Amino acid sequence: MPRHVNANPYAWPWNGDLRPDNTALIVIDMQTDFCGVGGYVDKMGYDISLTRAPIAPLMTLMAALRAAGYPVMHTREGHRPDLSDLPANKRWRSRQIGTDGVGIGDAGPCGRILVRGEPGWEIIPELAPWPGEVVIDKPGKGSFYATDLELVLRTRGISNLILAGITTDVCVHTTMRDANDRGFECLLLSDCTAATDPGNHLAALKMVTMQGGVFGAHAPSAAVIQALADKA
Ligand code: C5J
Repeated sequence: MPRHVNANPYAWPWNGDLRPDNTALIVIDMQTDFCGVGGYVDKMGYDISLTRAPIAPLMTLMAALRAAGYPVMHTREGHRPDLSDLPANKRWRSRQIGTDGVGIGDAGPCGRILVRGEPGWEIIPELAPWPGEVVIDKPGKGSFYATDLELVLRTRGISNLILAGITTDVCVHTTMRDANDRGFECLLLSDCTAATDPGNHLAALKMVTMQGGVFGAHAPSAAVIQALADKA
């Protein structure tokens, strides 16, 4: 019997083949730098209540998926301490916003911004990976670029990706588009993602629904939890 999530614009996944063996949750960049006090997003002057909104629904969803045996994976955006993997234009642009020209690689209230090993770069404690869960360190916005994520997914036989985390319009969307091009079947969770601008979040959701689901589909996390409870 097929199992579907009630999603927009189609019941997801397309083939109804939703199982712990072929489906993973990827939680993108739930790091202090993106949703914590004194982190990068806070420093840029954005409202972190927006990027913190996914925390509570994610805690519920992660518990439900783990209990049902679905793999949970995590990503962290960050750079080597010597910044040898930080493009100069990315660093320059990050210094243009905020009050004092402090950007990626520079010292902030939570340590050096988006530098691996610094407090701000850590995943927030509420959503900390469980021992043995895959954690992907990525230097870019997408989760596939310069990482072994695709190899890990293919090795485990994963074809369906449930995407959560921050930000909807940047790292989540880039990952979704890259995953879609690689043939993965993607579901973006509308309440477990967020952007630094509410309009961008809504626009990112709308983009997914064009052309019959041009990159996949989106749904609230409750629809996933309902699908887990449905009799297959
Ligand atoms: C950004 C991300 N927005 N995780 N990173 O710079 O979306």
